[in-house]
Amino acid sequence: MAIRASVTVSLVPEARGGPFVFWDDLTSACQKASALGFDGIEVFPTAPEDLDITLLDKLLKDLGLTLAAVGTGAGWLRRRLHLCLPSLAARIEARDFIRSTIDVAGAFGAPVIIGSMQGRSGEDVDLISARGHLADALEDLAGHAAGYGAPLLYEPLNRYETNLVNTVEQGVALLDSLSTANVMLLADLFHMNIEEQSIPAALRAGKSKIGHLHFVDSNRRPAGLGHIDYGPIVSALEEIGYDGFASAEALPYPDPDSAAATTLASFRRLFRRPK
Ligand code: LER
Ligand code: MN
Repeated sequence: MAIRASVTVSLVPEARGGPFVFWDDLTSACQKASALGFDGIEVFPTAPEDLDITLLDKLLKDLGLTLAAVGTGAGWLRRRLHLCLPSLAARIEARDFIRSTIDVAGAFGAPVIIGSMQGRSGEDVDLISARGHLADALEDLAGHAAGYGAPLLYEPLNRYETNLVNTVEQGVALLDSLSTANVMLLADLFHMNIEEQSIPAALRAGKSKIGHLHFVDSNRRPAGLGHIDYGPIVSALEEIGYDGFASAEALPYPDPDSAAATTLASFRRLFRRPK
C-alpha cells in the first residue's frame, strides 16, 4: 500500500497555539480534509468520552476518510497526567486515560499516540525509574491495543518536551527492551529536525519500527514552508517500505485552510511523483 496523507484536528481549547491544522469542529475538518483529497484524519480529543463516535463514524463513512490516529496529549494539557508521575494512583489515572482512548480508537481500527503523556523524570522520579514506568505502561497498553488489532504509537520528542527518549535510536532501544512487539514509533519530523544527526539515516535505522509520521517542516509550519530537505527523507521512507500515514501535525500557518492545502500540495509533489 502507498503512503497516505492525513491531517490533524484539535478539539482541545487548551491546545490553542499548538501544531494542529484544523480546530474545534470535527465535521468541518473532515469535510475540508475530504474535499482537498486527504485519505485520513488524526483527531486530538479533550478526552475519550468526549469524542462523538457516532458522528465520527458517519463522517468517516460518508466522506471516505480513515481515522489515521488518535492523540492523548489532552490528558497532560487538561489534567496534568503523565506516565511517570511520582504517585502510583496518578500513573494509573494516566494509563486509564490512554486505555480508554484505545477503546475509542480501537473500534475504528486506529492506533493511539503516546506523545506528551509519556512524561519525564523530575525531582521525585529519577531517569531510570521514569523509563521503567514508561516501559511498564507501554507493555500494558500495547497489549490492550493488540485486542483491537492496532499498534500503540510511541513518539520520541525533542529535549524541551521530554528527557526519556529523544531520538529514533533511543526509541528502538526502548521497543527492543519490551516483550511486546505491538509498539511502533511515531517519527515526527519537527522533533527529528532538532534531535537527529540525519533524519533519513534515523528513519533507515528505525526500519520496520516506524509506524506513523508527523509530516511537518523544521519550524513546525506545513511541509514546504521551512528548511527540511524532503527528497532524502522520502527516499528513506520508500527504502524501508513505510506504508503508513504522512500526517500533517503542523501549525495552522498562515491559516488552517492554507496550511492543509500547502501540506497536500507538498505531499503530492514528494510522494506521488512519477517514478
Ligand atoms: C505530539 O504529536 C507532539 O509532537 C508533541 O510535540 C506534543 O505536541
Ligand atoms: Mn508529533
